[in-house]
Amino acid sequence: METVKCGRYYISIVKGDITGFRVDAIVNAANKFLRHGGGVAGAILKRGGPIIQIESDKIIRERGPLNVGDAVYTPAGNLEAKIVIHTVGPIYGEGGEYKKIYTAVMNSLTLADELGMRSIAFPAISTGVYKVPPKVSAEAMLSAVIDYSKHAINIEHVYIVLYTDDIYKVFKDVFHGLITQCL
Ligand code: AR6
Repeated sequence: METVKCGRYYISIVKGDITGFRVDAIVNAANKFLRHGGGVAGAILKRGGPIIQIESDKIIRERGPLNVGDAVYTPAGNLEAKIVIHTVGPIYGEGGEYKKIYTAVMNSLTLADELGMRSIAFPAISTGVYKVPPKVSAEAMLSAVIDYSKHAINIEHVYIVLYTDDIYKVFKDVFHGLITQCL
């Protein structure tokens, strides 16, 4: 784990399973329909319980499918978190992947901050089923986390939780390249 003070909060790059994380808000890499099947979404649902899918279905019934970059929240069920923030990343090849991931992270941070969350954990958005190269996701995610650190009100700590060694290494390397923006 690596932790750096950046603007108004701490940023940590961590290797691990996000579903075991004790933070106020866990972010899910969702699809537009909030059908939490595989990947990190499946793991969150399995450990958090059916309430997460039930509340997600309610959101879709009320407002229809989400757009890429949107962020909404549900309770966290049995997870050790207060809420799950569901954000939709792009599918590789659809275009504008960097900007869409940047927006998804910005919207998630803004929502968490508005809800008074003090800590938040993100997985590597779009790097699994959606096949975006980890370097693109890392550059977009970490730029958004660094940019938002200048405006944060309630958030004190942002964790980026990487599941595999390869993706952990990519995120660490990209973070080292961007860290000067924190000073
Ligand atoms: N903790 C942290 N990271 C994880 C975990 C975990 N427990 N499990 C997987 N990852 P993905 P996407 C990593 O596929 O690419 C789903 O079916 C994984 O190694 O979960 O945005 C949704 O419902 C990868 O690096 O999300 C959508 O339909 C990262 O999480 C679609 O996949 C993201 O992989 C979204 O695809």
